[in-house]
Amino acid sequence: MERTYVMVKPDGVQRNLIGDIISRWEKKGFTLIAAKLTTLSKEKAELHYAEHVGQPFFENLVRFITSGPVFAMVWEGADVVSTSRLMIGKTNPAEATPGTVRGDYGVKIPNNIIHGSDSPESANREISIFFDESELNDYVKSGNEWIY
Ligand code: FUP
Repeated sequence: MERTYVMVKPDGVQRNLIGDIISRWEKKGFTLIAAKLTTLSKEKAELHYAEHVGQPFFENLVRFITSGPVFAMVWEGADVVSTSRLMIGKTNPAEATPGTVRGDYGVKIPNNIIHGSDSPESANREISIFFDESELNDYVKSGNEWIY
């Protein structure tokens, strides 16, 4: 079963959206494998956003993502990487469709509430940045027989 890394950013935490976001993924039918509230060091933030090093927005992005606690999660399910991206919406909340997290709650980039891995490879990389193997809960959720 596929896994993805989803993170409520500092703006989402401050705006009390953790519960709403967990609820969306739960109701969709995905399984929560790991979760924690944590504040990113500059080093961890730079590692997470390594693909954006050199971009004009990089410094701002690192400042933003380290400005308060984030809520880090691992979710599991069929096609969970691509489906989570659909549930999250476009990067710029001004362009994100209503019904998506960013479309419903975001106004201005980089305050776009939430992050989700863009491929299974990125998911593996990001999960290993934020979680030890021992923190990943391997289980089958009862009720899955109504989903699959
Ligand atoms: P996404 O995959 O939708 O989270 O978007 P990206 O990986 O392209 O960008 C990561 C983060 O960089 C965004 F969430 C916000 C920030 N960003 C900017 O601030 N300005 C930009 O022009 C692009 C991205």
